Amino acid sequence: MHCTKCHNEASIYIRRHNTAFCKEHFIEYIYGQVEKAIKKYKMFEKNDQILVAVSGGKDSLALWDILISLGYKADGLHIDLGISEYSEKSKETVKKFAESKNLKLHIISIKDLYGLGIKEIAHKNRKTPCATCGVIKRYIMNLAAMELKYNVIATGHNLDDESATLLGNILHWQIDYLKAHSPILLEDEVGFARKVKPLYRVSEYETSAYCIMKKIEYIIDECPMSIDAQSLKYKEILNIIERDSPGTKEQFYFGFLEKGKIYFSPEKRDIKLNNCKICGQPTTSEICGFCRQMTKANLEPLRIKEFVIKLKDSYGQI
Ligand code: Q46
Ligand code: ZN
Ligand code: ZN
Repeated sequence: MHCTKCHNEASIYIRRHNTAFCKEHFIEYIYGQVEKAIKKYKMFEKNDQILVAVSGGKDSLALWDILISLGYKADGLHIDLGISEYSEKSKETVKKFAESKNLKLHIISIKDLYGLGIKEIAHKNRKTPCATCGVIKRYIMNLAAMELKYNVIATGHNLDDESATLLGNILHWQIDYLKAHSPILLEDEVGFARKVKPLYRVSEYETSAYCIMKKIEYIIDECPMSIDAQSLKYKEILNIIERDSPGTKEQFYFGFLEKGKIYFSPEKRDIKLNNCKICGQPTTSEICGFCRQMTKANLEPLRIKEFVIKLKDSYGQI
């Protein structure tokens, strides 16, 4: 098989586009897909300060590398979830990447701050680890971005992630969750940093290939809490369909972005925000989800705020 661009020997075949690329043109293709996503949704410009949420997995590290390679100003934020060896390995992987490229990385460790990891906090809350983790990660990402003066948070959600969670939400008709599938959430004006997903046009297979070709070391293990995650089942189902009909995931998700716009266009949002009575962060209730969870687990919610403010003085950075 030959590269569609230069006719040299191909290194990768992208089935849904029926195209093959050599290493050089594959990397160029990935940059093109990400730039297209950034421009189409006006995610950010070259002078924006971007905070990339980096877990140590292939998607977030590929995203950080791509943004830097394209000339964007992007620093990293790693949240150490305190999930045994997995979190240790993840943190070391992210640190190694940041050091090798001389990039600025902020690290926030839940266990160092509260003495408990996500699993233990979830146990005290009587919630699933993933539900607890989701609230905590979203809160910390936003708080860190606002306090450290980043106006954009970029996450490594790829085409497989978005199509699988969209499928789950549609199967259960969770209309309220559909807005979260937009590649951009414009919330700057109400105390939230803008959240963007520049990899929404890129598949999981392509982010792994990118990391391999660029020699980026990433953590292969999935989070041990994800074993029962429903989204993994939806990914499997979509992969089965994709095998017979290449392009289905893309048609499904891109089709939603065109036809389902009414569910996420900013003017259709009807949210009233208050300041959380405990931490002051924006919330739709009196007390935000983070403070509610931490209080229920007998932990002091404000500890995180003090820590993030201290981060400004470069504690926790490389
Ligand atoms: S990190 Fe957190 Fe995921 Fe692990 S505990 Fe669940 S939500 S599976 S993206
Ligand atoms: Zn080529
Ligand atoms: Zn709060």
